[in-house]
Amino acid sequence: MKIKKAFIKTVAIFSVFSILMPKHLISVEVRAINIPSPIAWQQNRESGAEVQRELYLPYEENWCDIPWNRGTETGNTVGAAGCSLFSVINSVYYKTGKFISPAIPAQFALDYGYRIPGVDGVGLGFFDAFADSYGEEYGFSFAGDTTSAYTALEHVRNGGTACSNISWHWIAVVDYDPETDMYLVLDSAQSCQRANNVTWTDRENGVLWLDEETLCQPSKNGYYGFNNRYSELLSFSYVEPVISYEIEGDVNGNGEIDVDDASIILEYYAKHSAGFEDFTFQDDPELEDIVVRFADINGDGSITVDDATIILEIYARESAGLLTNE
Ligand SMILES: [Ca+2]
Ligand SMILES: [Ca+2]
Repeated sequence: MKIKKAFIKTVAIFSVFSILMPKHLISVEVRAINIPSPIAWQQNRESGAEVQRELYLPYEENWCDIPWNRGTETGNTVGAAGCSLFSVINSVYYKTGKFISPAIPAQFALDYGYRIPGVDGVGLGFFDAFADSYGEEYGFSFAGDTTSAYTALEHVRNGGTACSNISWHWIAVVDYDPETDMYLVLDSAQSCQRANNVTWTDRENGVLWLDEETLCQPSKNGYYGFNNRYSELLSFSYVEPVISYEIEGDVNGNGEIDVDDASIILEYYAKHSAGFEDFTFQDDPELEDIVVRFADINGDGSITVDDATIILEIYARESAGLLTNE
């Protein structure tokens, strides 16, 4: 894996850019991520959830062990029963780049009575209700449900996603490639027995492309067909985020100083300290120049732990309400 590509990938190229512009006027349109794409976030440790989290989302709570019991139940966790939640999480992440912390839908399901006891996840009403409450924040809406796999795939071809129930499991169908006539499926439990019955594109990250014939099979244990079972359809009106570099220290350009900025700086520092001088924030050299200047927040000409420390201090003070945005 090329470190540089894996670290930060520029998806949309900047629209307004000049290295001569002062820092606070520089506006670039990028989607900065250090995460494989596509990716299906995994629900439990066996399928690799903790590996993913530690690699890509180290500041997220370990979601696989979150207790998820209805009533007097004990022993259930999001990792064991959360595939329905992850069909939404993976749909939204694929389409918008926004990661919904699994604790949010898990608690929502408990609070509003959608949690079904045992390993069955949530009741069907969950998807509509959760979109009502969180759709605006995460850029999606509920577009109805269907028991026709053909209807669900049509929705996917039109830009939506389908959270689809297969036997004992929920998957997310999130994209269609007209050239190959295949559908992109994100599966939150790639280590399951059924997963031995398909050809994976990237099994470690739960990614597979399947054809219509496979997906439109009647659902039966061990297969991915979901006809005659429920698919919950999601729509997205989201547009690619415009990420502006306007604040010194905001290395990922999301408009705020946060822990992620410090983390990115520390990784950069660690790579360079280990001799990986070619390691960059961005592939584009001009954009790299901007990010380097924003990362060197103390202006001493190098990117070190000191810069990360300053960012963490700013973040801590802002979090405590001691700073106002200037
Ligand atoms: Ca930031
Ligand atoms: Ca510095």
